Order: sequence, then C-alpha cells, then structure tokens
Amino acid sequence: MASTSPVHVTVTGAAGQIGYSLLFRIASGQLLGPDQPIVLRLLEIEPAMQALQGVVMELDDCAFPLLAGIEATSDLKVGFDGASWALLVGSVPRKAGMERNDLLKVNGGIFRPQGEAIAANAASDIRVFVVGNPCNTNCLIARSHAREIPDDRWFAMTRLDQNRAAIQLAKRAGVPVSDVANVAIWGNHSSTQFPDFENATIGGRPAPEVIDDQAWLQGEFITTVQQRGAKIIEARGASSAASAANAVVDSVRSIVTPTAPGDCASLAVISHGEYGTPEGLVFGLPIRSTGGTCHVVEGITHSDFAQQKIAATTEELESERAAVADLLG
Ligand code: NAX
Repeated sequence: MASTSPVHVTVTGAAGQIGYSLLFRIASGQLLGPDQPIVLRLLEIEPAMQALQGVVMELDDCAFPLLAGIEATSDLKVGFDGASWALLVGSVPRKAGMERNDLLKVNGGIFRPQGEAIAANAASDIRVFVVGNPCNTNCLIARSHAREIPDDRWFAMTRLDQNRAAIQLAKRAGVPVSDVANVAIWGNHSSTQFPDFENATIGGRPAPEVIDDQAWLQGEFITTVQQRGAKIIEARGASSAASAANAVVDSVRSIVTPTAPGDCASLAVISHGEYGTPEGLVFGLPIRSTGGTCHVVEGITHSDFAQQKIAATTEELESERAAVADLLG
C-alpha cells in the first residue's frame, strides 16, 4: 500500500533539459504511482536558480494533486533533507578540448559533496539513482563518501540504452516493442557498453533465433545502440532529454515493482563480483526486483564474442576508477 505521507524526491540539475521533462512526470504520479503524494526537492547551482524558479512556477501551474510541496534550493543540506529518492541528474557536460579524465575529475567535485550530503541528510530508506555522466563512475564517487548507506541503494542509469536496444530489435524483427524482453546492458553507460542480444527474447524466443543475422546483431545493432546518443545530438542539436527522463521513470518503476517473469531490468549496480566483474565497480547488469529488493540475475551465459565485449567495458570502468582514485572516500 502506498503511504499517504509524501515521499521526498530530490532531483539535481532540476533546471536542465532532462529535469524539464522529468519533474512533470514525477509530479503527475508516474514515478511512484497514482496514490503517492510527493515533495520535490530541486537542487541546482546558483546561476541556474532563476531558471529553476520558472520551472517551479510551471509545476505550480499544473496543479498536480499529488504534488504536496516544492523546495527549490542550491543548498545541499536542504536539497537532500529527508529524501527517500535522490535522482542525481545534474553534472558538468564535456566541453570542447576536455579530456575524459578532466571530465571525471570535474564531476568528482560534484558527486563527492553530494554523497556526503546524502549520507548526512537523507531519509533512512534513501535510494540514489545517478544519471549525470559519466554516471557509473559518478555513482562510485558519491557512494564512496556515503559508506553508511548500503550497497543495494545505489544505481546508475543504463535503462535508456536498454530501451534503445529493445526498439532496434523490435524494428528489425517487425514486431511491437512489447514483444521484446530480457534486454540487458552490460558495463558502462558509454560507447563500450554491451547490449546483450544473446539473452534477449522476442515473443518468448531467443532474439538470435528470430533475427537470424549474426552479422547485423554483432555489428550494426550494437553500434546503433552505442552511438544513438551522438546521433540524437547530431539531429536535434541537443542531447536526448525526454527519452532520458522516460528512462529515469522506467528505471525507478523497475526497482519498486516486481519484474515480470522472463524479463530483467538494466541497471548499473555495485558489483559484488558477479560474472567476474571487479568488486565495487558500478556495473551495468541484468537485475530482477521483487518490488522491495533487487538482485543480479544468475546463470546467464555468453559467447566468446560477448565475453570480449564485456571485458572491454570492464576495462574502461576500471580505468575510470583509477582516474578518480584520489576522489574516492
Ligand atoms: P543540462 O546541461 O541541460 O542540465 C544539467 C543541469 O545540471 C544544469 O541546469 C546545471 O546547472 C545543473 N548542475 C550542474 N552542476 C550541478 C550541481 N553541482 N548541482 C546541481 N545541479 C547542477 O543537461 P541534461 O541534458 O539535463 O543532462 C544531464 C546529465 O544527464 C548530463 O550529464 C548528461 O550527460 C546525462 N545523461 C545521461 C544519460 C544516461 O543514460 N545515463 C542519458 C541522457 C544524458 O545524456
């Protein structure tokens, strides 16, 4: 049963593109259900506070029955105070000439204090979901500064990649996307990710049986999913926002509701060595939820091809961890 006292949901980067799509979906009840009142705690940096006030006015003007309050702030303590969900969307985008390692370090400067503030101020049932890139490693940094929060409360977003993979498989097979299940994204939310078509199903049958075209599956399918974000920037002149917000909603739903039989959710979680992944990395894996707890799906097998892909994304995540070693608590 949903509680009638409001759940506090913090969204960072609330005045950004994703925030502009996400907040309205949360406030309308799509995140935590139609009976659950919500208080939105919107965290931004000082220069974006004016824009955030505009978003707050628009949220007010929707007169959402479930929206019990809005706290817009640039103060970390206020932002995370009493939060049961922290959706960490805000981060600094990569600018021209910036190396990946520079980006990792700049964002470390954001996610360390946020991790500390979450540990000090959030509710005891806090769950943290990191979207801001590089999301796996940002999650690792925040988590390392909030050791008292259990491992199973930390997530980074690979769901947009899962959704991208599912629609590509559906289109190729000529079926509705609802026929596609068990699509997991392994590793990093980056161009090294491995969208696992081998264990995906289409209409209950193995995807490689329905799409009998290994060359396409191992080639164009993977690169389309890996490069989709770049293609959207090319076409739209801005990065994916509505589909990213949609994936945040899907992700949280996949954590708080039981996973359907034969399906899984893609989430990056803290590795405990599953499938040989290095312990402690925030690694994209197939997850099943009971509605209360999440666990990594067991017993999945991979071809040599898939194992090589997973090794490459593992290596990238390990090098990211090494690059931010001095930022880890
Ligand atoms: P925007 O640049 O539109 O918005 C980011 C917002 O974050 C800005 O309003 C900025 O003021 C704010 N911000 C920066 N530092 C902050 C801090 N320390 N505390 C609070 N707020 C802060 O970016 P948007 O398009 O909304 O994307 C947000 C993040 O999502 C980016 O890092 C982006 O790369 C990442 N994405 C992650 C995806 C994923 O699948 N994991 C997909 C979509 C998206 O690319």
